[in-house]
Amino acid sequence: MNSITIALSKGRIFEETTPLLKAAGIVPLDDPESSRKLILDTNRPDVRLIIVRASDVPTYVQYGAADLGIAGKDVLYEHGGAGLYEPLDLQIARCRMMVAVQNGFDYQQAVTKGARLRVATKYVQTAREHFARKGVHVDLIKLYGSMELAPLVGLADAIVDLVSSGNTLKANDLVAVEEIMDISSRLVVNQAALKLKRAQIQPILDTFADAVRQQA
Ligand code: PRT
Ligand code: MG
Repeated sequence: MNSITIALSKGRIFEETTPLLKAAGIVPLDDPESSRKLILDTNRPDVRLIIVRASDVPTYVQYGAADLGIAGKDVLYEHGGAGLYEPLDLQIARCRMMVAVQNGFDYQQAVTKGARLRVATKYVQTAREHFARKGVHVDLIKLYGSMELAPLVGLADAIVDLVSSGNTLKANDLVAVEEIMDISSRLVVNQAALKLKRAQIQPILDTFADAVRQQA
């Protein structure tokens, strides 16, 4: 029998995916938070999970090292989606991609004046397209985390980051000034694997789709 490999990241995506996997009859035999294993066996001998960085999920699926993966739309947008089939919005790990500035910085005025803005972000591709669409000139500064710090120390006028509760912005004297897109996590499938292993993959897609509908 073909074996199926599913790539996902630990933390919120793993936690919110566990019930969907369970609905599909897939139960991991280890907990990635306590185990250091990167390959997790499941109750099904033909299904294993691999634990990778959230932003690496599309890469594993693109090259067929994983047949399926679960990744945020933020990550998929930056990756570009080559080689990936995206059949399902799982409606998990929801948040919003926002532009934020330090309290007191007049973003609208800067935009209206046509000022050139310095924007720090992990999401360079998404940010570039957003500001190009608005006709705002930006210098993008690539960061790998803790974007909230950038406006506070004069690295940038604005950041592009994910916001869910808003607590992180608040704690750092920042305010959201613009929404770029709603984010949720998507199931992605390697296009070749879908053809070759459809008999095993399709039932997983179907049960995930049912589980999402039931949670809605
Ligand atoms: O942590 P690591 O660098 O390994 O990767 P990652 O941050 O991409 O992974 P992880 O597990 O933190 O996030 C995985 C996915 O969860 C992301 O790709 C998003 O699609 C989704 N998600 C949902 C979020 C959030 N909500 C979220 N709030 N990802 C990150 N955040 C961060 C945000 O960047 C900010 O620093 O949480 C902070 C804001 O949260 P609030 O509640 O204070 O607003
Ligand atoms: Mg994180």
